[in-house]
Parts: sequence; C-alpha cells; structure tokens
Amino acid sequence: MKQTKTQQFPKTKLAWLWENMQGTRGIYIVGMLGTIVYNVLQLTVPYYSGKIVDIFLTGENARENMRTNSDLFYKLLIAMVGFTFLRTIIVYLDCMIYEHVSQTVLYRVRNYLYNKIERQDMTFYSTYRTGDLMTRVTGDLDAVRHMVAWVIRMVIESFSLFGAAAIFFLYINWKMALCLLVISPFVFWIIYLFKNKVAPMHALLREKLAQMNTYAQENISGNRVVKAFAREDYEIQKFDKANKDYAETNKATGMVWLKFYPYVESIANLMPVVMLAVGGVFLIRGQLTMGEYVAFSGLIWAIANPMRQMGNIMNEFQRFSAASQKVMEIYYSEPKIKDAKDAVAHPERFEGKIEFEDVSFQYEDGDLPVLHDINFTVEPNEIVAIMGETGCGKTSLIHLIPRFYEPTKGQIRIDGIPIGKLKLADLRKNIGLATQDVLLYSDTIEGNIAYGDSTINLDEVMKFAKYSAASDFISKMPEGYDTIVGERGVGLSGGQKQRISLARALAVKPSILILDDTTSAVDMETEKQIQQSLRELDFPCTKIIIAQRISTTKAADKILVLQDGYIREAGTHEELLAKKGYYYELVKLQTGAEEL
Ligand code: DUT
Ligand code: MG
Repeated sequence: MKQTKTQQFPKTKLAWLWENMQGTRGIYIVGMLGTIVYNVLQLTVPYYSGKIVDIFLTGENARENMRTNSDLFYKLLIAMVGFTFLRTIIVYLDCMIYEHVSQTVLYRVRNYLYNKIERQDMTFYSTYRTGDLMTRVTGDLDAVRHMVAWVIRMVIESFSLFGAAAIFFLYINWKMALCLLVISPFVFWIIYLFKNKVAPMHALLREKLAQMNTYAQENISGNRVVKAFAREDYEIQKFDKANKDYAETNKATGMVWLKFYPYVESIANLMPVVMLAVGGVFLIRGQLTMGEYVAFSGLIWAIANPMRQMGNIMNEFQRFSAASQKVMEIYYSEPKIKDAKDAVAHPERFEGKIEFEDVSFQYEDGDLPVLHDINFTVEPNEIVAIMGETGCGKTSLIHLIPRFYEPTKGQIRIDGIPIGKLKLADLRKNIGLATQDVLLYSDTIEGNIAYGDSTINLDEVMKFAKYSAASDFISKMPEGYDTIVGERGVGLSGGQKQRISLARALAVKPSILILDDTTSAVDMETEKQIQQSLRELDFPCTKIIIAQRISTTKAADKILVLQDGYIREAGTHEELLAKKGYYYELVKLQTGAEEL
C-alpha cells in the first residue's frame, strides 16, 4: 500500500546527509571554512577603500599624505588587489570542493538506493510504481546533491557575509550599525512565515513530478497496448495534463515567494535609505568620517543581499526536505522477506523434496486469502502438474516456494528444511523458474539463456535450447545465438520467448524446476517435444508445472487441481479420471469425448 503518512526515520535529514558524507567530511569542512574566509575577505575592499578615502582623498592632510606617504597609498591598493586575487582562488577551490563532495554523495547514495531497490521483495514492487522509483533515484537525489553543493554553501555564505559585515559595522560605528541592523529580525520572521507556506507546495510538487514520470514510463514501456487501442491521442492528452499540472504547481510554488518577496525586498531596499539618512546626520555631526561612510555604503549589500537570498535558500531547503523524505523512505526500507538470523547455509544441491503443510496465503493488499490449507508432498525428481481455472491461485502457490511471498499460515519445507530457515540465495539458486509473463533482457539470446549462470559455454547454452525446443528457430535466425533481442524480448513470438525463458530456467541446472504456464503459447507438437526432454534432463530435478493442457498433465506423477485457493483434487491422471470430478470434466472438454 502506498505510504501516505510521513514516515519517521532513525535520523534527521541533515544527520542522514552528514552520515552519507563519510569520507568527504573533512574536505567538506575545509570547504565550509573556505566559504567563510572568502566572504570575510569581501570586507577588505570596502575597508581599504575607506582607508584610502580618509587618508588620501578627503582627510585634512589628504594632499600632504599623498605627497609624503604615497608608499602607503600603493600598499593599500596592492593589498586590495591582492586580497581580491586571493579571494578568487579560494572561491575557485571552494567550488571544486563542493562539486567533488556533492558528486561523491550522489554516487554513494544512488548506488545504495539501487542496491536497496534490487534486494526488495515482491510486495515492495507492487507498492511502488516504476516511475516513482525512477524519480527517487534521479530528480529527488539531485535535490539532495543540490543541498550539498549549493544550499549549505549559500547558508554559510549568507550568514558569514551578514555576520562579518555586522561585526565590521559595529566595529566602525556601533550606533550607525545598530540603526541598520535593527530591521533584520523582521526578515527572519517573514522567512519563517514563508517556510510554512512553501513546505507543503514542495511535497505536492514532488508528487506531481513522480506522477508525470510514471505516466511517461508506463506509456513508453506499454506502447504496444496504446497502439493496439489507438489511444495515442488519449495518452498524449493524459501526459499533457500531468505535465501542465506539474508546471502549474511549479508556478504556484514560485508564486508563494512572490507574496513574501515585496516585504523582504522593501526591507532590503530600506537599508541604503537608512544609510543615507542616518549616515548623513552622523556625517554632519562629525560622528562618522567620509571614509567610514564609504566603507558602510560599500558594504551595505553584504547586509541586504543575504536577506534577499534567504527566501531562495528556504525554498531550496524545502525542496531538499521533500526530496530527501522520498529518498530516505527507500534508504531505510527493509525487505520483509530476507535471510533469517539463524538461517543455515546450504551450499549443496537439494534433493528436491517439497512439502506444503497447511499453507494459507493472503496478499498484503488483498481482502481475502488466495490459498487455503494447502497440503501436498513432492518427492525428488517427481513431476507435479498444477491445474485450475484462471485466478484460482496457481501462480501465488508456486511463488511461495522461492519465498517471493511468505505464507500467512503453515510451512513449506525443502528436503525437510523449512524454507524460512534457508538463506535466500541458497534457496533461489536451486530453483529454476520460468514465470508466466516472460521478461527477457536486451541482450543476445545466448546472454539471456545464460542469465542465471554466466559461466556456462555456448555448447551448454545450445543444449538447454535444445531441451526447450528452441534450438531450431534460434539457428534459423541470421545471427543465431548472437541475435540481440530487444527490451522485453521484442522481435520474438510469444512461444519463442517462452522457450527461451524455459532454456534460461534449465540453464541453472536447478534441483527444482517451476514452470508457470510456460508452454501455453507453443503448439501441441513442440510441447510434446518439451515434455519429452524434461523427462530426459541430464541432471536430477523436481518439476512443478502449471499447465492447462491434459497432454501436459497426463504424464505427471501427481496432479493437483486448485479451485478458489483450495486443492479440490489430487492424484494421478488415472486416479482423477476415476473420480469423475473437475479433472474428468476437463478431459472430456479437451478431448471432445462424450464419455471416457
Ligand atoms: N492476486 C493479488 N495480488 C497479486 C497477484 C494476485 O491479489 O499480486 C490475486 C488475484 C487472484 C488471486 O490472487 O484473485 C490468485 O492469483 P494467481 O495469479 O495466483 O492466479 P492464477 O491461478 O495463477 O491465475 P492464471 O491462470 O490466470 O495465471
Ligand atoms: Mg498464474
């Protein structure tokens, strides 16, 4: 289920960020100190120009000073230029530090997230939409990077500039300084009000972005359905709406600041006015020298600009807050299905005995159980066929074996060991699964078949293709096993894809092979061939085969007939025929016989 309420995390967002800066924290602190230094250095220019004005331009002995002490004049000029140059170098290096640290954090967190996502269980994948996950590892993470590279830097810049200027002002003329600084608390109050208004906007904005990305992702990967139903216009309109929605929300977010902006701007603009009025009075009264006035007015921006910048910073801070919430949700997510603490290693091959004992199952987001009290045992090397009408729970049942889901009741054992006690990797390595909806990777056919075990050579790949009756059509392709199949197996027929997926399941030489309707799209003749090869595999293997055709189930050692999540009938072909129940009726239907 979608998590709508705000999740609590073990760490605050900033503490989390700091944790992920591990390894670059030292250099980052150097960067932050650099920011302070280059901002304090901003004071040098007005300081020296003030001095020059007082000593050489407007002071009582200005002319005299220039004649007798021109050395000092040049020294002051050189100091001004020198500090400016030094400042440029520091800014340059500082930018590099921020960029380096932010990219390192981005890289680390992105890898970590990808790792988390890869290791999640099925429930996670049915909870989160792909477009939303993609947004988290791209857009949201970029907001986190931006926090490290820009927002924090701007906070330090603003505060150090403001602080340094304030101290400098107080040092030159505290009365004048207080007249200017008394206005600043209002700005903080306005920014606080702004924060409360803009925070929910950023959360909304982020949802809209994810929504838009989801539409795009679903439509691109499912474009065939769109085409089939000629719904391009409809989908384009749908996307256009999402896009517009996003743009509108973006605009609305921008507008929030516009409501507060005039007040902040007025206060910032008030500064030079106060400066002129109060400074003028102080000047006339002789409480302020011309040089000090120049220094003040040359630095008034260092008080006003941080105030202006505050809105921007707060805006970006809220963007970070909304985005990091999403990133941290994945960062701290734990798959519910994982290795038990007391899980035992089982590196050896399984014998392949499978036992279901009173197994019931319900999907987390489902209203009703889909499996009830399932009991059956499969001996090593046996073939079990599972039948039943669509939606009766066949796929759900076999998904419990590799622990894609956990039974709500009962126990499943392999070779007598409860599967919950096995390490997931050991368990799954032993299972070859051909899922109902086939997904192939954009890779060569060889690469797809060898997906589960990349150490096997081409000869073996060809052997498994032969088992799955795929070798004929593969060798007819111009590039044979080197043919690249497109995303999701574009370029292959449904039956061809199924056979490659079967070869892929076989290629891990599993001790348990599970086929979920894997031959539904192949013709009867080919299916017969496949059934034959499955009996002649050159490794021991227990097989669980979901199938609808009697031709497949007939030869099974055991047939389970599922109905509404219950095992209705179980036995061999002959036993079930004798029962004259569901299976009997099905055989009659499929063979067209009146009586059997
Ligand atoms: N179901 C869910 N969530 C899922 C998958 C399935 O609620 O993620 C429900 C749908 C259905 C029931 O579980 O009512 C059993 O589904 P299953 O896929 O196990 O049915 P099946 O026997 O494999 O049907 P089919 O022959 O169509 O593959
Ligand atoms: Mg199914």
